[in-house]
Amino acid sequence: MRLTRRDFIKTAGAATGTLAITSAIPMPAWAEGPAGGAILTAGRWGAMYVEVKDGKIVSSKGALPKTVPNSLQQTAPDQVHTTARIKYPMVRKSYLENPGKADGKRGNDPFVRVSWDQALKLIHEQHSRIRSSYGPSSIFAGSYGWRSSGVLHKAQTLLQRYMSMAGGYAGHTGDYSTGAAQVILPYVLGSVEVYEQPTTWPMILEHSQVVVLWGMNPLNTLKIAWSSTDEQGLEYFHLLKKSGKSVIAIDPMRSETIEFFGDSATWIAPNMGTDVAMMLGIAHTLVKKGLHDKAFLDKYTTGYPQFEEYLLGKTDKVEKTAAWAADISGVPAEQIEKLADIFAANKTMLMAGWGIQRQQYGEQRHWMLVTLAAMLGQIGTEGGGFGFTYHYSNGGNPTRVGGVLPAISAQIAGGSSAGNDWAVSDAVTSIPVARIVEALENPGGKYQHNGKEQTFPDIKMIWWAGGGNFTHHQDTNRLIKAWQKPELVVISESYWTAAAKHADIVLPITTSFERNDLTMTGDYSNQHLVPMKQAVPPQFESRNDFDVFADLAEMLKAGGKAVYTEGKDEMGWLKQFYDEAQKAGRAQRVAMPQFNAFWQQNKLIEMRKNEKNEKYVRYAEFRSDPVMNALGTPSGKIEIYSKTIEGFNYKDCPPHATWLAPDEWKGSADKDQLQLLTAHPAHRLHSQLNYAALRKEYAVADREPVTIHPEDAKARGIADGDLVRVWNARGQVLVGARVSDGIKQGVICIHEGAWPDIENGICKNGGANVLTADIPTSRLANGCAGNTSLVYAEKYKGEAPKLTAFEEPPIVTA
Ligand SMILES: Nc1nc2c(c(=O)[nH]1)N[C@H]1C(S)=C(S)[C@@H](COP(=O)(O)OP(=O)(O)OC[C@H]3O[C@@H](n4cnc5c(=O)[nH]c(N)nc54)[C@H](O)[C@@H]3O)O[C@H]1N2
Ligand SMILES: Nc1nc2c(c(=O)[nH]1)N[C@H]1C(S)=C(S)[C@@H](COP(=O)(O)OP(=O)(O)OC[C@H]3O[C@@H](n4cnc5c(=O)[nH]c(N)nc54)[C@H](O)[C@@H]3O)O[C@H]1N2
Ligand SMILES: [Mo]
Repeated sequence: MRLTRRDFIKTAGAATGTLAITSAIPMPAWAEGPAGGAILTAGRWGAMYVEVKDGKIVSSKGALPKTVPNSLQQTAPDQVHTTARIKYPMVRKSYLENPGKADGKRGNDPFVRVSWDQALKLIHEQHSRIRSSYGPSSIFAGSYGWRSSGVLHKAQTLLQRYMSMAGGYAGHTGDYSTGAAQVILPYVLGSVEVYEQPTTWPMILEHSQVVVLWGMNPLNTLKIAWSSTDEQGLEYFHLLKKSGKSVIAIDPMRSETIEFFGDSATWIAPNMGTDVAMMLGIAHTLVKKGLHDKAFLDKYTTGYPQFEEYLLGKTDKVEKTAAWAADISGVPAEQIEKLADIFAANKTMLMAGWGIQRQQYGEQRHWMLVTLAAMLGQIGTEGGGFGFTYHYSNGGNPTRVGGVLPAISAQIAGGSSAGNDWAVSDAVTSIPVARIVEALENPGGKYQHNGKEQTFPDIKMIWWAGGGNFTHHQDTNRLIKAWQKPELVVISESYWTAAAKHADIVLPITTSFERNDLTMTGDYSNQHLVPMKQAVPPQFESRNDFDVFADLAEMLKAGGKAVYTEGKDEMGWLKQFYDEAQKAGRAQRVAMPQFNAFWQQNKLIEMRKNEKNEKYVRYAEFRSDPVMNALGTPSGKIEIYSKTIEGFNYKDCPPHATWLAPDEWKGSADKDQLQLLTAHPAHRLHSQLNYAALRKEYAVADREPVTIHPEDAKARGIADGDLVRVWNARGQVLVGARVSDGIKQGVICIHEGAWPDIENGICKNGGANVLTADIPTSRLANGCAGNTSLVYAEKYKGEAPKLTAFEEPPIVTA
């Protein structure tokens, strides 16, 4: 299965054919000036109007009406004009003097400004040398990350398109988001589930009685979507709050969402990483009280009897009682028993986020949730069952009908079947995305993945475009060491991120406000089609990823640029994408003007509602006829026990949902250690926007905040607002204390995404991943386990070092 991340949306068709653009192309928005008012564009955080004065963006705001504000929409001026921008192409000084050498100086060497010609020539020469010496698998272009919205300016796709033309590359599989769940759930449900449209919100609002938010913080995470948010998810959570339905939130932290619900939600705070134990306690209570739905289990599932033996302690002599679960999770047994009663007595929707599976043994979490939902017997009913995307990209907002934009692909149209004998290769090998450092450390090493033995490639060149791997990957100090090994590291970026500062060659790239593009909103709804109009000219010497790779394609072979671009410029591509969406849209009776008129209008297009889609109930068809509508599992049923997984014989991923104590958790902690939660930030998208003025909203003592319980703070002499040193054997960071009873005692939270800024061995900007362990979730999925770490904390007593995260590195003349 080649599931390309969130690109599951059925597009109107892949980009095809070479099409010379002859029609009059309208003037770019920025050339017309803001006379007609603000310019419409979009980011991950939604459709936005930007206001331009004297060639500068002075303000931005959301273009859709909303009840819950979205702080990220005000950041366009900072995104374009921050001093953290990379202005010119740069080469590391020693690399320029002695190209192709891994000299151990990455991150510790000044940069030299070069011309674009010089930079591209150097890349071309070194890329060619490495490719001919070591082959395509030595070139890592997996380049994971949340590049900007848009169907044309897709940084990693454009990189891979170029690398495909050059003869292939090493890519990645999976993602950091749902690394564990997306690999285990196909064995359980026959679907990745974590990127599927769940039962719609109208059905929930009408039929659910109890809504459970299991490790889920939609108030933060619904500020964005993979395409661009349609902003409906938060409206629905607002309606849920107003509905008076019973909402139960299970989270070690009193998240923004729990604050939002206030008195209308019950907050239950387990120890981190103990959800499976808690769910087992609920499941045990159901069995003890005879509340589990035996008829459902018989008809729709397989393997329940084996699971029940484990639940009742027949296989391991440990009965998974509520009291047993209370001991592990820190949630009182009576509360666990009460949850069982409530779930069984009501139409209950178990919604879950993904932070619970970004942990060691993360595979078990969603498997256990599905098992619990199966025992409740409400899967496939209106308003009951489970859903894993209500916190993400507006899952549950009914799918619209109309046009859907296609997008540029990593393959050139036609491929070999069209007589195109280059530009047809793909990733020649792939690594699980979160195993990049292990691959660098252990070239040629064998490892287990999802039932197979695989081999790490010997990576000699890395090109990252559109991802922030120095913030997103675990154990930063280990990464920095491994990062010295390749012979060439290229980073395409708009900002001086830590990854850029650790590169050999750095290319300045436009932000989405400096180019034209198109996007849909709402990954599940496809609610709007939005023109992303250029607002200002490219800043300094920044260029579009598309143009950079087109030039490099020409250097591969004369005529390469025409192959890469398929003979189309930016507006030519956009017209083609729009025309395809328009054709489908019109067939669905959506009024879509001709492209030029659409582009001039500066308006988004809303797709049409569809009654059937409004009433979608996930697994309703399976429930109505499990034979005709069998699941894609070997048994066609929900697999509570998987024979396939049994066959893999992995101790770290047993054949039914199982409580496995992590290496680092409360139960293994000494008296001073705390569990580290690295939740997703409210006012950033990961590392994106860390430099923005919005940072003042959350920074404490000008550092990334650490949320710490009053008792834990008191024991360490830490007061609110203090500088705090947090450390373990892997590293240390400086953070600012936010003392709050809104977190479970024994857990502290440093949100992921602050830019690493390491000096004298301490990260001055509180980069959470300096502390986290770079371990796989298990051999099954090899997912990211960034939420499984123990740390120490103390009041920081030294002189506070100057924050340099958002400054340029030293730049010298050659
Ligand atoms: N400890 C811990 N670690 C985590 C997580 C966690 O929960 N805990 N979460 C994980 C998850 S789920 C994810 S998805 C990852 C996120 O990791 P990433 O997706 O890598 O994080 P971003 O900060 O969004 O990085 C995107 C980068 O792309 C750049 N960019 C934007 N637009 C363009 C463009 O048009 N062209 C180019 N060339 N560059 C562009 C931005 O400037 C930014 O540096 O982090 C993971 N890491
Ligand atoms: N504003 C904003 N929105 C985002 C992102 C962002 O960076 N900023 N990132 C986007 C991306 S790429 C993704 S993948 C999604 C991430 O979506 P999620 O993975 O769901 O987000 P997290 O914040 O990691 O976790 C959600 C909640 O789970 C809780 N949690 C963590 N560990 C445990 C645990 O062991 N048990 C329990 N019960 N709860 C736990 C956290 O405290 C948090 O409140 O969000 C997306 N949306
Ligand atoms: Mo993610």
